[in-house]
Amino acid sequence: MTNTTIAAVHGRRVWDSRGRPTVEVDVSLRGGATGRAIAPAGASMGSGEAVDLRDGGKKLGGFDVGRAVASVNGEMEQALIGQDAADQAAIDAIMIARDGTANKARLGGNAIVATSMAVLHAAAAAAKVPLWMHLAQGRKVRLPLPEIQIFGGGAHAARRVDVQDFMVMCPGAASFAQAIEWTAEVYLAAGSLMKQAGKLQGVADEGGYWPAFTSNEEALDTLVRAIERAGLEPGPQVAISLDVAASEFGKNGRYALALDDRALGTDEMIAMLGRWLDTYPIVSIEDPLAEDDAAGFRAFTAAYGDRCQVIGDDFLVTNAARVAEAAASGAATAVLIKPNQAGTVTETRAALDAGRQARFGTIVSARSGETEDTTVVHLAVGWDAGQLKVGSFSRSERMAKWNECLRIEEAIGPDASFAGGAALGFRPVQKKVTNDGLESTSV
Ligand code: 2PG
Ligand code: MG
Repeated sequence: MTNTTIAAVHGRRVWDSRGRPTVEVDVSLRGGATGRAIAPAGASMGSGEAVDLRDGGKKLGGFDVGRAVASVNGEMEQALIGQDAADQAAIDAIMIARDGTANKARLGGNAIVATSMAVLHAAAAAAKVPLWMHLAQGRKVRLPLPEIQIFGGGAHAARRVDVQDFMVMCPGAASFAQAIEWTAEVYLAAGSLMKQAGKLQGVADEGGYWPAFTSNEEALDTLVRAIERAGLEPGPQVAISLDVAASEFGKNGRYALALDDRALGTDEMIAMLGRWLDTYPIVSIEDPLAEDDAAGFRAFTAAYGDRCQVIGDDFLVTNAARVAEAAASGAATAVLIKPNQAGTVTETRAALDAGRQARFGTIVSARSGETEDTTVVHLAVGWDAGQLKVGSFSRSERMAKWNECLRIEEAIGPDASFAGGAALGFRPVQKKVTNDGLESTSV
């Protein structure tokens, strides 16, 4: 028995930002330290994700988590009491083995991820340091480049526009705090442009303005104008980032664009995104093709991987093996890291390590269904991921995370380094002109 031996595990039902039930877990250790975490929930999900255990039936739309809470307070508590919280890999291995399924369906991905993260928090509390510092273990870490939504679309806005996230990133900012301030100016400016146009209709699931647009391009145009109206330079200072979330409207190489009332093939999708890259200052595109279109991912990365970061989300589902495969086949240049897609902290870390090994950009991300839980911020900083995506710039489940990151930046003090544009996962092709006037390219 040590200070970090688990003494109690307790699960309860709490509620997320969509008003749906979710699982919160408290872990207490023998030495008195405690840790708490809450499971988030996605709306646009990859088929390879760990799945949440929900009660089904009519009550609460089938979303209740009575069975998941029971698995925490029953089997998981029994299996974890007496184990060492400082050995996260062993704790996670026990839960994976107990669950016994490939997708965590039996005990529930929601129950497992909340417990895994609560154990991590308890271990940091026992070490008497903030979680990010516990994870950094003395290594120098950077504050992440934030990726912040301005308009929400896709599955987060009743499919009002096809693209799910219209976001900004501030590669020209000098610090995390400055990136946040610039984004605040852009968010305000976008709101006033929407108001002027008579299009201000509230916000979507992640706090971005409801996209009352007639085309995806109108959203992109408005975003550029918002950056300009904020007095910032589109591109060098504030760039655009998209999550197409193409699995939501694409399957078997056919992409049904709701707004344009037409279906595109993979090549046409790639050509459309290429036109957007030519027209707008876009530095990052997530899930440009559907999760079943690996060939499309390869073709897109070959064509544009030197002009923007190509992120796999539903495509890679925070899975180390998939990340390694994508790297080997040139199917992406970056990976989104979502703890509840993998299901445990250990598997999440393995996916991040696989990304790092491949020299991918790594973006720690929240989900569209969130709470006050700020674990992802600590993972992004402590693991030095370089980028962080937690939704828009309104609603407290989002602001809790940006604010936590500001606190960490302040705590690190003058030494704090900001990952900035260098964290983006693409390596522009360098054109070199040789003595005899011939051009050669290198990556
Ligand atoms: C995504 C996330 C966050 P969801 O697709 O990247 O924007 O959405 O949590 O619904 O999967
Ligand atoms: Mg996504």
